[in-house]
Amino acid sequence: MEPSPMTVGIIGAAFRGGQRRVGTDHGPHAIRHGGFLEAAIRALGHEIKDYGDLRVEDLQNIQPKLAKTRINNVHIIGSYMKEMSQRVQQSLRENKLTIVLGGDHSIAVGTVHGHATTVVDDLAVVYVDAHADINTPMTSHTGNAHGMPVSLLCGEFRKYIDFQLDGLEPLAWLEPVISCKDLAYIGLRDVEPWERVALNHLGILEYNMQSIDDIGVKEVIRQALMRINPELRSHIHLSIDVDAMCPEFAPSTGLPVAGGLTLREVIQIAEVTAATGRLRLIEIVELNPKVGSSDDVHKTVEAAQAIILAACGHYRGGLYLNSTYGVDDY
Ligand code: 6HN
Ligand code: MN
Ligand code: MN
Ligand code: MN
Repeated sequence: MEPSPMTVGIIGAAFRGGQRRVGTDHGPHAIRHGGFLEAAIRALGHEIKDYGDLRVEDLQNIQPKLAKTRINNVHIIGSYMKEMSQRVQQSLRENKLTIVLGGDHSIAVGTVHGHATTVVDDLAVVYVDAHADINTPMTSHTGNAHGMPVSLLCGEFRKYIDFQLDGLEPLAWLEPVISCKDLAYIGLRDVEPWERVALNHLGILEYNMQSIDDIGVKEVIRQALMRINPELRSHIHLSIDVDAMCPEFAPSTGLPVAGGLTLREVIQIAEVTAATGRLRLIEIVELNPKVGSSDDVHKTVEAAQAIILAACGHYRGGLYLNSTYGVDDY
């Protein structure tokens, strides 16, 4: 059984400025895996348009570093996310499905902004993560932007973010493009106290690991989509942080948390979402090929690829696409 052919855009988000470790900027290279990913997507019958990797060095007019800011590297993040948003908009215009290879999770600021800008209806965002990434610049203990994309993107938080006082001028262009009601979390199990308050107070839809254990992942994704996209009119943005998975499936990541989703559960999330016909963008973030052994990296890359292929309509009862063994070029 082959999926119906479509054009697929691929964007590499070679970025690490949203956290402190080196390596997530090598994520796109690792997941591309020397052309394997594209070959496997083509084997499904799709056509690919590759927009290359966006690297910080490619940016024009990065502003000077700010002396006082509540977001580390905000001078870089401001221009990177603006450019990422534009690349995403272009790919969404030109292709049925866009795949973004991260990069740390701060890239969601650019990808969700780009995606939401192109749609007429509300965008439905499915956020698969161990973490809620909903700190505001004011509540964050780390100053790391990968812990803040949700608050930066949701209108409900605007009154709590002071772009001038918090030294966020490079992000002044960023309009809040989604609402908390357009968002569903899957896989949460490491939520900070303040984040807990925000989730409860705003009534954000959330399927943490406990609800997944209670009702199962198939029911979770069905309910999530029904709640945020009842008539399946909206486009779906599927944001997958590899740390949503148990470290045994995705060890090469900066903040692994025990007790997560299995690879098969995330594959099912991607399959069910793709089957709606409304999935327009999938991003895989926080894969860090500099974390762990080469076996760890391999496992994590294979997991990322399997999830992407599921989003491309790969049918697990058919064609076996895994031939990554033997290519080692991280
Ligand atoms: N991620 N809550 C922590 C912080 O720094 O705000 C961790 C965020 C993790 C972000 O996994 O994408
Ligand atoms: Mn995340
Ligand atoms: Mn995470
Ligand atoms: Mn390999």
